[in-house]
Amino acid sequence: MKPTKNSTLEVVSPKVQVNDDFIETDYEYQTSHVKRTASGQLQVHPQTTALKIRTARHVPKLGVMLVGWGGNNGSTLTAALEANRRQLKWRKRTGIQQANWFGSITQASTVFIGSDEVGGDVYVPMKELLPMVEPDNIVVDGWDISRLHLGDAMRRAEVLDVALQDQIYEQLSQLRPRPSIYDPDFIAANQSERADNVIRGTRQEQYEQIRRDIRDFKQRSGVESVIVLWTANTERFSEVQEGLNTTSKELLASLAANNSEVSPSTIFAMASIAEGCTYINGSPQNTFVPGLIQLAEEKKVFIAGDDFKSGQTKIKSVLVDFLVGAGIKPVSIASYNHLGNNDGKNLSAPQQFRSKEISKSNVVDDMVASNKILYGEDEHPDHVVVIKYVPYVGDSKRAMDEYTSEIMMGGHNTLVIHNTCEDSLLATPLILDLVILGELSARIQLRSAENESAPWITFKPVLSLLSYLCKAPLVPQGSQVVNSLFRQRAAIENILRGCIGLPPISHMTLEQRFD
Ligand code: NAI
Ligand code: DG6
Repeated sequence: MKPTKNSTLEVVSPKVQVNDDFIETDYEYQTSHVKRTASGQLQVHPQTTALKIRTARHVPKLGVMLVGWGGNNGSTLTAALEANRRQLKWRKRTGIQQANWFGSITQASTVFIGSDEVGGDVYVPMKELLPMVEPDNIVVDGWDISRLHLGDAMRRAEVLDVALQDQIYEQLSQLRPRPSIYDPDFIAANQSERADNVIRGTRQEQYEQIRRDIRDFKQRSGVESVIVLWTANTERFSEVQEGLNTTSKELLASLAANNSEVSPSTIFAMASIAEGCTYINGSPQNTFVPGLIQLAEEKKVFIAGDDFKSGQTKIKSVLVDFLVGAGIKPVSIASYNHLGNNDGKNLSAPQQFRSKEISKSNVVDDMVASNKILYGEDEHPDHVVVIKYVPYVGDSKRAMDEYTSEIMMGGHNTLVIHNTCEDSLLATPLILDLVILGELSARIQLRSAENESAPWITFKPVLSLLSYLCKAPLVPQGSQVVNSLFRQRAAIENILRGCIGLPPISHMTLEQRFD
C-alpha cells in the first residue's frame, strides 16, 4: 500500500487495507494504566486495545480564511503560497534564493520510518505518510480591519526580500481583505489608525456577516472545506462570568444582547463553528471561553490553539524538557524580547502584553510537575517574561533568555541564549502546518476492532494534536496539557504512523543492540 500517490513509501502488511475511500489498519494500541493503592504503591497495568483506524483518502480542496489577513503573518503566508506555487527564485546579496517551506513540519521535516538491511536509518518526508492538502492548492481569503490590499500589506510588513515582493506584488494586489469586527476595547489603542475596514452594527449582526462571508467564499472559490484561523492582533482577555459565557446558551444570549464582553475573536469562532468550519487561534487571548468550547462540542466542530509557538517558546519547551529530564533543576528563567513590528506595537499596551505574558509563562509547568525529585509540591522556577517595542528592529525579533539551574552539590549552570529571528518567517510555516494537520485530523477515525458494530469516532472537538504548534495548548477537559516539544511531535508522528499500520517509534533498536 502506497499511502500517497507520490510517496516513496510502500507499506507491506496484511493489517493495512486500501479501498477507494479509506486507508484502514488493524492496530494494537498499547498503554499503561496506573493505579494508586491505599499504601501509596503505584500499580501499572499494561493494556492492549485492538483498534481499527481509518483515514479518508479524498483530500478536499481547502480554503483558509485568515482573520488579520493583511498583517505580517497573513501577508507573508499569502506571498509564500504564491512564491512556492510558482517556484520563484530571486537574487539576494549572497546569491540566488528559491522559494521553500523551511520551518513547516509537514513540508520540510522527515519522519523516521525504520532501519534498512544494513541498520541504516530511513526517513521519509512527513507529507508522504498520508494524503494531505498540497499547499499549492490552498485558496486564501480573509478579513482585516485595515483595507490595504495584500500587495501593499506585504510591503507594509517589510518581511520578504524586495526582489521577491516585486515578482508577486501584482497578483497580491488583486486580493483585498473583507471588512472585519473592530472593537477598540480589545486591542491596543495604537491600532486605531489601521481600522478603516470595519463591519458596523451589533455583535449579532457582525456574527451574521462573518457567517455570510464564509458562505460567500465557499461558493465563489469552490473550495470543499474551510478553516478559519485568527492571526489578527492579540486581544486582551475577556471576563469569564456565569451568565455571560460559561455555557453555550449564555454565550449565544450574550451575543444577542450585544454584551460588550463578547470579543471579536469569540464572535469569529462562533460564526466559524456555526458554519461547521474548524477554528484555530494563533494568538494568546482566551477566545475559547467555556461557552465557546461547549458550542464546539455540541456542533462537533474542531477548535485549536492558543498562540503560535515559534521561536523563544519552542526553545524553552525543548530546553527545560532536556534539563529536567537530565535531572538538572531550572530555578530561574528570564526571557526578554524586543521587536519592532505591528505585533510588538500592539503588545506594548499592558492588557495585550498580559495576554502574551500568560501564554509565554505556562510552558514549563508540566515538565516541572513531572519531577518530584527536583521540585517540591507547588514549587516552580522563577519565570519572568519581558516584551519591549523597539520599532527600528522591525520584524527581526530579538529574544534573550537566561536559564539558571541547580546542578550537583549546590552548583549552578547558567545558559544564555540570544535568538535573532525573523518573527513572521518563523510563524508563517506554522500556519500552514496548523491548517494541513487540522484538515487531516478531520479525515481520521477509529473504532474498536472487537465489535464490528462499534461506531467510528473522530478526534474530540478540542484538537490537542496541534499542540506542537501552540504556546498554550488547549486540551479537552480532563486531558493533560503537554508542552514538551518532543512529546508533542511524537504524538503527531506516531498517530500518522498508526494510520498506515506502523508501530510507534520506540528507538529500542533491539536488533542492533543484541547479538
Ligand atoms: P500584525 O499586527 O502584523 O497583524 C495583525 C493584523 O490583524 C493587522 O493587519 C491588523 O490590522 C489586523 N486586525 C486587528 N484586529 C483585527 C480584527 N478584529 N479583525 C481582523 N483583523 C484585525 O501581527 P502578526 O505579526 O501578523 O501577528 C499576528 C498575531 O499572531 C498576533 O496576535 C501575534 O501575537 C501572534 N503571534 C505571532 C507570532 C510571530 O512570530 N509572528 C508568533 C506567535 C503569535
Ligand atoms: C514578542 O514576544 C512577540 C510575540 O508575538 C512573539 O513574537 C510570538 O508570540 C512568538 O513567541 P515565541 O515565544 O513563540 O517565539
